[in-house]
Amino acid sequence: MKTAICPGSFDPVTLGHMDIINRARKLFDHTIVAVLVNPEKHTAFTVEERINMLERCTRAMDDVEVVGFDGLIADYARIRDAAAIVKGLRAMSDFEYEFQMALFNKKLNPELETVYLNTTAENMFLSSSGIKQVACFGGDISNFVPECILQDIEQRLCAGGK
Ligand code: COD
Repeated sequence: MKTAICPGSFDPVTLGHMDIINRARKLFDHTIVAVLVNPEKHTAFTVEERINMLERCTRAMDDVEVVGFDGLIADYARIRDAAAIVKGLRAMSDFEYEFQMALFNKKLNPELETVYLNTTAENMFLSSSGIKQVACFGGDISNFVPECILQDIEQRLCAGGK
């Protein structure tokens, strides 16, 4: 069985993330969505909230597991016997960062491959931080995040809720 890991902060999960998760599922038997637990990084949602939102978004997907992870992804991949990390690429700026990460990860775990999936034209501008900003100023984010978590985000981030 080939396992992939889709790691990220997912603060919150976006339609761009969901597209990458869905496409990873077509390539691998089992997909682990690994949510970074980093107490030093300020996030709008706690790790429990981010995991909960992802679990709701992937509820119908039997081949997807959502976990929190702490530490190096290369170590976690070894523990889970994962063949690859799957990541999304939006632009050259993503590539420079991801390229360095992939080289670190290859040194740390030579068995582990990094697979990049290009974003789609509809999703290429989407980022969790951009969406949080739109939501904070009361803008409509319904085209950017899965419907099942729209209310959670609006209630948390829209001034006074909606
Ligand atoms: N379209 C396509 N892909 C997208 C989109 C979009 N619109 N938005 C985001 N993505 C992709 C990103 O490129 C990324 O691959 C993934 O989705 C997750 O994105 P984010 O923003 O939620 O998560 P990041 O980038 O903050 O996550 C960083 C990691 C947690 C993956 C990274 O920090 C990590 O692996 N940390 C563990 C420590 C480690 O092992 N470091 C490596 C050695 S230095």
